[in-house]
Amino acid sequence: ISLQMMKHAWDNYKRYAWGLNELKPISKQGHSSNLFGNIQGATIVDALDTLYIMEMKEEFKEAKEWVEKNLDFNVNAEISVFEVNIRFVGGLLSAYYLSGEEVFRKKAVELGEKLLPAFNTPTGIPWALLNIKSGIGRNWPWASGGSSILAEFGTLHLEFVHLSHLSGNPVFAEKVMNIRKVLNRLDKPEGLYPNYLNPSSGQWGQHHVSIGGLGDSFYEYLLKAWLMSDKTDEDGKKMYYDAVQAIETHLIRKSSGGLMYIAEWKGGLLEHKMGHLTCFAGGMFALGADGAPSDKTGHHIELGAEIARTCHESYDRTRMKLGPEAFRFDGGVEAIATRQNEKYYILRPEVIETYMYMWRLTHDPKYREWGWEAVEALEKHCRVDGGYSGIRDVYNNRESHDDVQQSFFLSETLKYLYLLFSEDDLLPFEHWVFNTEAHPLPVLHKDDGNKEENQS
Ligand code: DMJ
Repeated sequence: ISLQMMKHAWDNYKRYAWGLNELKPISKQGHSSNLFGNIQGATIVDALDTLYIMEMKEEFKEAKEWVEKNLDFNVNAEISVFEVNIRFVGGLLSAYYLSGEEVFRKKAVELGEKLLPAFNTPTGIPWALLNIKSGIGRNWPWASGGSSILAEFGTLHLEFVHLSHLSGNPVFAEKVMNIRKVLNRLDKPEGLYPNYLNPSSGQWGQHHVSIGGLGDSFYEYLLKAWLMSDKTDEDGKKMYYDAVQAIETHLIRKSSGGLMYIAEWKGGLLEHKMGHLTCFAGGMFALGADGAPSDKTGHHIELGAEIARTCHESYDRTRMKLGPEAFRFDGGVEAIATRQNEKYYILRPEVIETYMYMWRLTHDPKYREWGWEAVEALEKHCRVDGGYSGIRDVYNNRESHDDVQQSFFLSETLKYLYLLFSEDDLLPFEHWVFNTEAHPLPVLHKDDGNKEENQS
């Protein structure tokens, strides 16, 4: 089914928005998000590896031809360093490793070079936004005290290590290793990492801590950096397990109805809210179980299972059986959105992602059942004539569509569904780690002397 879903999403993108970043499936035209400046073709680059894995050969070929002829980084554009890295660099790297086609390697390295001026700050903590023509960077105007964002500068590591590996140029890996160093020098409140860090002073901004938006994939990349290094990156490993310890002590709570959740922390006070984005953590805890001290392995799997259950409840307690953007555990509710502006679902992958990890790591059939429920809900409420659309209120009887087919629906949501219903030997975890946009990157095995050997 996910293959047919991919075909519907892709065909409509192709028909109505070819070469543009995303599709508006209701108005049947292109959608441009300022996250990518005027770099074009986000959906194409994000979808390449999914097309490849699903063996949609014709579609992969036309996508590759578009990349060859049209993907152009010589544009005057202010882009989000994080978004361009996870979707474009990540998408190109995976396409290269899966297909071996040189064009993807070349474009990935070319784009990586364009991102380097973002690191020209006093500390080397990169800017959030960068003009890739002028090389001038800045931060989001809304970020506390001119800070860079943890989940943004902390989600470059995997891609940049691969850029050095594939280009022979150590500069990419040096930049992300320096981020680690800066973080390790800083005092952390209660062992937690605030979401805001000022790239000039090297000091934390507001003490907000989140495993959802603004924090999330920083933690994911610590664990995956260690896994991708064939378990040699001891620093990444230590930072990950120390962080999980602090998260358990200070953020993880159980509701009176028995649901485990991960709260947000604001200067020592808890906000009993969990984002859809936070639901990825179930999969992360389970993936990290193996590397935890042996008496804790079962415990980390259990954390993953509990978070998966809570996130499933957040879906099950809506009318449409699709989860809201954020749900709360206060004011007498559990796993339910209470504010109107938190009731939307924009085709996000995190819950299905966690089902996929839990399925692979436990083979408990309930994860496939829950995945199937999500498929049915997507088909019923999000599928429209012109593709797939997000929903404004998942508690309503009638769909109000937001008219955006997010590129991560093709790169992540549909890929994770496909993997959930595939055998474990498709992209096995011993050999691949998924970047935060679900782009698979190979584990760099200790005996990989050079890139030729790695390919073979
Ligand atoms: C994606 O771009 C990535 O999964 C990112 O880590 C978080 N946001 C979206 C999906 O929700």
